[in-house]
Order: sequence, then structure tokens, then C-alpha cells
Amino acid sequence: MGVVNVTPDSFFDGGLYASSESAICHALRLREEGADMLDIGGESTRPGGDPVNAAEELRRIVPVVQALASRDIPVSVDTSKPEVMCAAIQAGAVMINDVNALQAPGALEAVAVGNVAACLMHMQGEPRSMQINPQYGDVVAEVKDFLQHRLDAAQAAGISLGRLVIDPGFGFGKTLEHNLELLRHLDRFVDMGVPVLAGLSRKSMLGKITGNEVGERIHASVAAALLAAARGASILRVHDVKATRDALAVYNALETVTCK
Ligand code: HH2
Repeated sequence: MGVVNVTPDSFFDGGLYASSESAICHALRLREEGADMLDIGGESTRPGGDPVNAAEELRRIVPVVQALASRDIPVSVDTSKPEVMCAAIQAGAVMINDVNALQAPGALEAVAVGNVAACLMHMQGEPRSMQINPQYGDVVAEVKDFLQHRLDAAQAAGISLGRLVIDPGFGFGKTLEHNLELLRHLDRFVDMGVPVLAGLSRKSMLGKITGNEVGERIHASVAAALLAAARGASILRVHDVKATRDALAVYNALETVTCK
């Protein structure tokens, strides 16, 4: 899953693809590099980020979603607002990626009626304050428990399990230690019976480990993506599609190519 943020302030690509034209161009490039799906975002969820209203989010994403969907490219939209979900589905999105796990009133219904897939992500707190002293007893058990409740709620709202994906939410209300514990035990999320999405690309946990600024985290991001794949992640949400694809090709060859 290639990331395209049509925002002025995303933590890595903020401002780079803020116009529809540049966002579409970048999305097509990521598609050519091997992205199976593109995740279009119109609001940054970076720690300390400020929310935007639905009208602005729609102004940013709808032309991009329409342009990609009209070329039969699978598009996911990264949003927590039911109003944006409905319009995105209308514009051709096949998946809603919600860092708030469809908890906003009307969100479950928007996905159920729209008949699309959804990614349910765990977050402790909200973006503005989530990195201020996050606390867990057993981070893996607590995140799993939350995701199981959201899977149950989604199914109760009429969204079949086959349309759902879960994500432990790396960096969303978690310390480096919490993030590493989640990555180490990603296979326990795979056991929950739905595909697992991992979003580690360029994140600050990689900066903490390597000492690198966000622009210099491509190698660490590829390593993290590979580790997530090795632990069973089905969808890797990445900014660097070509580099991740190449690394996965080596990994997949090891898994599948044998001596005659
Ligand atoms: N991370 C970000 C945004 N959306 N969605 C899922 N499911 N999982 C993630 O880990 C995830 C996500 C943050 O990355 P990015 O979109 O690049 O930055 P920003 O939120 O600043 O736009």
C-alpha cells in the first residue's frame, strides 16, 4: 500500500503533493513501482497535528480518488470522518483506512452501506496528545483486545469479516518499547483471523533507533517492513514502494524458490 498525503503538514510527505495534480502524478508513480493499492490522506494524524474540517479534507482527496479509481487503481482513503468516508466511496474508494477504527458516530454505517473494505487501527488517545506518556500494562494484549472489540462492532453493524483488516497502530500513543513489543509479537495479531496491516514507514521509532531524521529513514523503513512481513503482515503501508518491493522480492524468493 503506497501512501499519498494530499496535505500541507504530513510528517514525511507534507506539502510535497498538496495539489491534486502532483498527488495524482505521485500516486501513478507509486503504482508503477509496484503498489497494489494507494492510501490517500487529506488530514495529517502526526503527533501534535491539528484537525481539519470535512469540507477541506474532501477538497483535497476527492479529485485524486476519482482520477485513480477511473484508471481502475484500488484506492483506500485514510479518514475518520463518516462524511468523508461516504464521499470517498462515492468517488470510487474500495477501502476506508480509519486510525480511529470506525468509532465516530456513523462511521460503521458508512462502511456497511458503502460495501467497502475497512482497516481498523488502534490508537491510544488522539493525535494532538497521544505521544504524551502513553501507558499500557500488557501492550499486545490490550491492543488485541481493543481490535477484537472493534471487529465485533463492525460485524454487528453488518460488515463481514472478509472485508476487515486490523492494524496495531505503530506510533499512535506508543513509546519505542511499546512499538517494538508490538512488532515482535505481530504474529499474535495474525492469529485473530483477518489480514494485518503494518505502518512503520519513516516513523519516529525508526529515528529513535537509528538517530536519523525522517528524510534519511528509507533503509530503516524497508527493514521494518520486511520484519513485519516475516511476522505475517499482509499489507505494508509505505512511502517508498520501489525499495520495499525489491526487499520483498528477495524475501519472497527465499520463501518460494527451491533447488531442482
Ligand atoms: N500511519 C499514518 C497514517 N495512517 N493508517 C494505518 N492504518 N496505519 C498507520 O500506521 C498509519 C495510518 C501516519 O503516516 P502518514 O500518513 O505518512 O503521516 P501523516 O499522518 O502525518 O499524514
